Amino acid sequence: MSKHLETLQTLTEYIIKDHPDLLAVFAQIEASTKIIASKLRSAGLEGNYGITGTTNVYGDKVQKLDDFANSLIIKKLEATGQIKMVYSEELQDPVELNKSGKYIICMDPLDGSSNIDVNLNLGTIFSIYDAKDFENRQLPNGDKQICAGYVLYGTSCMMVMTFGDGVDGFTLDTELDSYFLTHQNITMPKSGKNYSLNENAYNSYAEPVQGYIDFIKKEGNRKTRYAAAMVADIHRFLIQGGVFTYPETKQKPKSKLRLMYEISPMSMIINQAGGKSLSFDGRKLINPLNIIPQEHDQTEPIILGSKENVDEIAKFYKD
Ligand code: P6P
Repeated sequence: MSKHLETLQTLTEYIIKDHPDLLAVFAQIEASTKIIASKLRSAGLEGNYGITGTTNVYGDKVQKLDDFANSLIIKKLEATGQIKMVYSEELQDPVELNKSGKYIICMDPLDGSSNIDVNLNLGTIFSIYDAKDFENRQLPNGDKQICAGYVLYGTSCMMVMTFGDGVDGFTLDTELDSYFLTHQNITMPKSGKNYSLNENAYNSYAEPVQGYIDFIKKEGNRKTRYAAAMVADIHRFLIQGGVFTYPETKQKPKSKLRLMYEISPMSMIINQAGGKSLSFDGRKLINPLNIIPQEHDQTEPIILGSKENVDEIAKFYKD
């Protein structure tokens, strides 16, 4: 191996060391994401561009690989025998896999799938919960996550995760077909000049967001970075600093992004890296990890990123 990989910890060694009971689950998440990464690389060659012609519960057009990724991950997780249920952004209702399963997985199997046909970044987002936290039909808030992670299908395939004790990142070596620990204890810069926000919706935003947009335009030294895949946008800010927000609008006060499939896992990761995450309940800013979901597919406004940038936006809600 010419890349000193023998000195790097593999994902398997990392899980064995501190989370051995999740070894089978992570082996299957790893296997799923390697296959998805391969399918994405060959989408143009295998006729996997385009949509299925159906829409999901949110009205998003379902891409062919959305269905593929969803079914693949569920099948792989079922093989562990450890997963009681899977909640997926692509499914109207959760799917039960094993009545005696110890864990429950919430996932966005392929986030940003509108980027497939234009060869841009996508992600897979997942949360692992203790099945006990889903008893009595009550859904748990994000603070109950045992683990939150994402895979970024970018120029390289990276898996980033937290178990509540810092954030670590693994890079896939496609020759050796293994993830290696390349980013230990990722710490988010306290601030950054980049921001992700769909400014075109300016007239639909309420005053706080309009006030923020006016402010940064007047200041004039920020850079818009919008990948149409939150995993890509947020990974950029995790490394370089900055802020991502998908706010409420006058027409959609609950905004678009899904609490259990996108906001809670990404918030846990960002908070663990020293960043900050806020949502808005219509009256005040709140910690999204405290929101007890009433529906598994509920959406919430979100601001998350470097602490100083998030606080800067929060000021406009207070004023
Ligand atoms: P819009 C992708 O569909 C997603 O859920 C997020 O990953 C992304 O940040 C957002 O929606 C993009 O939404 O409305 O700009 O297409």
